[in-house]
Amino acid sequence: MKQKYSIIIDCDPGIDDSFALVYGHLSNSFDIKAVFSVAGNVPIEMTTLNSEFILSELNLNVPLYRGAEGPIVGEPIIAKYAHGSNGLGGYQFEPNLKVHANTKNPTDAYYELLKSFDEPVIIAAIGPLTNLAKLFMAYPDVNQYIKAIYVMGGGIVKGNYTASAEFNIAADPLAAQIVINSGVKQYYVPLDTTTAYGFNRDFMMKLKDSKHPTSQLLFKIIDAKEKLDVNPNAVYYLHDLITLIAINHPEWFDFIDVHIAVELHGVHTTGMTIFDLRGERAQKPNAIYVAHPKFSEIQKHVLEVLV
Ligand SMILES: [Ca+2]
Repeated sequence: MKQKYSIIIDCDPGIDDSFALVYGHLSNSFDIKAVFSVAGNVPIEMTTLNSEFILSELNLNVPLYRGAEGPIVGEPIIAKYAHGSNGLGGYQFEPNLKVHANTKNPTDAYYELLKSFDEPVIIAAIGPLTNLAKLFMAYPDVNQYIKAIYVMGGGIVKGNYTASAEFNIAADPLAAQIVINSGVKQYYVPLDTTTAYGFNRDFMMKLKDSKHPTSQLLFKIIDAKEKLDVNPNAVYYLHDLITLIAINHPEWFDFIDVHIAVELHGVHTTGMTIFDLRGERAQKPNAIYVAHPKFSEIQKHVLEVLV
């Protein structure tokens, strides 16, 4: 059996974050060292509560820290339009919580945790990048404790929060710029990759009858938001899930060295990511673009893990 990936999940649950957390645990491919919440899809109180809930349902008692409540500068933006009133599609759960978030300073906690591990770990950053940016600002020597960062963020041909900006980057563009210039090896999984293919209703219906209660829960969450019977032909993009799969199964993607810049100010473009794909004329790469997902393999694998 291959060695598990030691990982910290930095997230803002979030429907697709929930899929990523459940997949991360059920796949048996990850040693989840800790989870950090961050304000994003919904405010920090909800992303933290939702993290507590999902981890409790998984019986996964790993350290959970309540992270940043908003971007480094400016006011929080949220994405209830995409994730429902509470971030879990509006699915109302009984908060029978076994896992409780630590509210100590998340920047200090991040650093101390990373330092405490035997080897550098991978960070899956599947929400706004505020926690990580604060970490790099406060602790310039932290790079040595991070093996790589996998960011779900950005878009080459389009955004989703605005026409040009993807949500995670739009929520804190300055944080994204700080992280991308940190010098830590980082992989970007943009909308172009996560929306190349969608998961359809048939896929979701299989979760309903899964042997795993947490997969059934994922069905309830997506059904609460999407009303699967009302929209039988719709497809659903699980951005954060695809990001975890890129770590676990790199053979199903192409990896392209690229320079990425973040637009901090613009009339129409704040939070836009600019992937420099000019070939020989491109700027020196600072990231790796995770591209061209092999979706049939991915979908088959996810069903094997979740159902
Ligand atoms: Ca997310």
